[in-house]
Amino acid sequence: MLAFAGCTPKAAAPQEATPVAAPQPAVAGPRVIDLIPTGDQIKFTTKLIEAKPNEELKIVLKNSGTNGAMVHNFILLDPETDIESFAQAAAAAKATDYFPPDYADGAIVHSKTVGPGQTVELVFKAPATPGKYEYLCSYPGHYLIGMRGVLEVK
Ligand SMILES: [Cu+2]
Repeated sequence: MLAFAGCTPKAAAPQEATPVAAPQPAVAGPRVIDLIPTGDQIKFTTKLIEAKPNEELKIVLKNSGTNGAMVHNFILLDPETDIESFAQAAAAAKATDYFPPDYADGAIVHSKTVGPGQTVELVFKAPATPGKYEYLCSYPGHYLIGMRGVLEVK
Protein backbone atom coordinates (compact mmCIF):
# COMPACT_ATOMS: atom_id res chain seq x y z
CA MET A 1 0.00 0.00 0.00
CA LEU A 2 1.21 3.47 -0.83
CA ALA A 3 1.51 6.12 1.84
CA PHE A 4 0.37 9.52 0.70
CA ALA A 5 2.88 11.48 2.69
CA GLY A 6 3.97 13.70 -0.18
CA CYS A 7 1.52 16.49 0.51
CA THR A 8 1.77 16.51 4.27
CA PRO A 9 4.35 18.86 5.76
CA LYS A 10 6.91 16.78 7.57
CA ALA A 11 7.02 17.38 11.31
CA ALA A 12 10.40 18.52 12.47
CA ALA A 13 12.21 15.62 14.04
CA PRO A 14 13.34 16.16 17.61
CA GLN A 15 16.97 17.17 17.73
CA GLU A 16 18.19 14.04 19.52
CA ALA A 17 16.37 11.76 17.10
CA THR A 18 17.87 13.21 13.93
CA PRO A 19 19.05 10.18 11.98
CA VAL A 20 22.37 10.19 10.22
CA ALA A 21 21.66 10.14 6.53
CA ALA A 22 22.73 6.89 4.95
CA PRO A 23 24.89 7.28 1.88
CA GLN A 24 22.62 7.45 -1.12
CA PRO A 25 23.24 4.94 -3.87
CA ALA A 26 24.39 6.65 -7.05
CA VAL A 27 21.34 7.57 -9.07
CA ALA A 28 21.60 6.31 -12.61
CA GLY A 29 21.54 9.39 -14.79
CA PRO A 30 21.74 9.67 -18.54
CA ARG A 31 24.74 8.11 -20.25
CA VAL A 32 27.25 10.83 -21.00
CA ILE A 33 28.81 10.96 -24.44
CA ASP A 34 31.57 13.48 -25.08
CA LEU A 35 31.41 14.23 -28.76
CA ILE A 36 34.05 16.87 -29.35
CA PRO A 37 37.71 15.87 -29.40
CA THR A 38 40.17 18.20 -27.69
CA GLY A 39 41.80 21.00 -29.61
CA ASP A 40 41.06 22.25 -33.10
CA GLN A 41 39.53 19.26 -34.81
CA ILE A 42 36.64 19.11 -37.21
CA LYS A 43 35.17 15.77 -36.26
CA PHE A 44 33.18 14.02 -33.59
CA THR A 45 34.90 11.67 -31.19
CA THR A 46 32.84 8.84 -32.62
CA LYS A 47 30.94 8.11 -35.80
CA LEU A 48 28.80 5.49 -34.10
CA ILE A 49 26.75 5.75 -30.94
CA GLU A 50 24.88 2.63 -29.95
CA ALA A 51 21.87 2.99 -27.71
CA LYS A 52 18.91 1.09 -26.39
CA PRO A 53 15.42 2.25 -27.33
CA ASN A 54 14.43 5.19 -25.11
CA GLU A 55 17.82 5.22 -23.41
CA GLU A 56 18.55 8.55 -21.80
CA LEU A 57 21.64 10.15 -23.29
CA LYS A 58 23.56 13.28 -22.52
CA ILE A 59 25.55 14.64 -25.41
CA VAL A 60 28.32 16.93 -24.23
CA LEU A 61 29.91 19.33 -26.67
CA LYS A 62 32.94 20.71 -24.88
CA ASN A 63 34.75 22.88 -27.36
CA SER A 64 38.37 23.29 -26.35
CA GLY A 65 39.36 24.66 -29.73
CA THR A 66 41.02 28.03 -30.16
CA ASN A 67 40.55 28.56 -33.88
CA GLY A 68 37.53 30.72 -34.71
CA ALA A 69 36.37 28.20 -37.33
CA MET A 70 35.92 25.61 -34.59
CA VAL A 71 32.21 26.08 -34.15
CA HIS A 72 30.17 22.95 -33.66
CA ASN A 73 26.71 21.68 -32.96
CA PHE A 74 24.90 18.36 -32.77
CA ILE A 75 21.84 17.64 -34.82
CA LEU A 76 20.15 14.26 -34.77
CA LEU A 77 18.05 13.96 -37.88
CA ASP A 78 14.68 12.41 -38.32
CA PRO A 79 15.10 9.29 -40.48
CA GLU A 80 12.91 10.95 -43.12
CA THR A 81 15.29 13.86 -43.50
CA ASP A 82 17.82 13.75 -46.30
CA ILE A 83 21.14 14.61 -44.72
CA GLU A 84 22.68 16.12 -47.86
CA SER A 85 19.84 18.57 -48.42
CA PHE A 86 19.65 19.35 -44.75
CA ALA A 87 23.37 20.10 -44.50
CA GLN A 88 23.18 22.35 -47.53
CA ALA A 89 20.25 24.32 -46.15
CA ALA A 90 21.82 24.46 -42.69
CA ALA A 91 25.12 25.85 -43.93
CA ALA A 92 23.20 28.81 -45.36
CA ALA A 93 21.15 29.35 -42.20
CA LYS A 94 23.55 31.55 -40.28
CA ALA A 95 20.72 33.75 -39.01
CA THR A 96 19.14 30.79 -37.21
CA ASP A 97 22.36 29.36 -35.79
CA TYR A 98 22.81 26.92 -38.69
CA PHE A 99 19.52 25.19 -38.16
CA PRO A 100 17.38 25.78 -41.26
CA PRO A 101 13.85 26.99 -40.41
CA ASP A 102 12.43 24.94 -43.28
CA TYR A 103 13.43 21.81 -41.40
CA ALA A 104 11.63 22.51 -38.14
CA ASP A 105 10.37 18.92 -38.08
CA GLY A 106 13.46 17.47 -39.68
CA ALA A 107 15.43 16.80 -36.53
CA ILE A 108 14.76 14.72 -33.45
CA VAL A 109 16.95 16.94 -31.32
CA HIS A 110 19.54 19.63 -31.92
CA SER A 111 21.87 21.83 -29.95
CA LYS A 112 22.91 25.41 -30.39
CA THR A 113 26.39 26.00 -31.74
CA VAL A 114 29.39 26.18 -29.44
CA GLY A 115 32.42 28.28 -30.24
CA PRO A 116 35.93 27.88 -28.80
CA GLY A 117 35.85 27.62 -25.01
CA GLN A 118 32.12 26.95 -24.82
CA THR A 119 30.25 23.87 -23.69
CA VAL A 120 26.72 22.76 -24.33
CA GLU A 121 24.91 19.70 -23.04
CA LEU A 122 21.90 18.04 -24.54
CA VAL A 123 19.85 15.46 -22.65
CA PHE A 124 17.33 13.45 -24.58
CA LYS A 125 15.94 9.98 -25.00
CA ALA A 126 17.07 7.80 -27.85
CA PRO A 127 14.26 7.04 -30.28
CA ALA A 128 11.97 4.18 -29.29
CA THR A 129 12.14 2.63 -32.73
CA PRO A 130 15.25 0.59 -33.52
CA GLY A 131 17.14 1.89 -36.52
CA LYS A 132 19.96 4.11 -37.66
CA TYR A 133 19.67 7.83 -37.07
CA GLU A 134 22.18 10.17 -38.62
CA TYR A 135 23.71 13.09 -36.78
CA LEU A 136 25.91 15.88 -37.97
CA CYS A 137 27.52 19.18 -37.19
CA SER A 138 25.88 21.71 -39.49
CA TYR A 139 28.49 24.47 -39.27
CA PRO A 140 29.48 25.25 -42.87
CA GLY A 141 31.90 22.70 -44.26
CA HIS A 142 32.10 20.45 -41.23
CA TYR A 143 29.63 17.86 -42.45
CA LEU A 144 31.47 17.69 -45.77
CA ILE A 145 34.76 17.02 -43.99
CA GLY A 146 33.12 14.16 -42.12
CA MET A 147 31.71 15.63 -38.94
CA ARG A 148 28.80 13.22 -38.89
CA GLY A 149 27.83 9.87 -37.49
CA VAL A 150 25.09 7.40 -36.79
CA LEU A 151 23.09 6.73 -33.64
CA GLU A 152 22.12 3.11 -33.85
CA VAL A 153 19.17 2.14 -31.71
CA LYS A 154 18.92 -1.58 -31.09
CU1 LIG B 1 31.61 21.28 -36.38
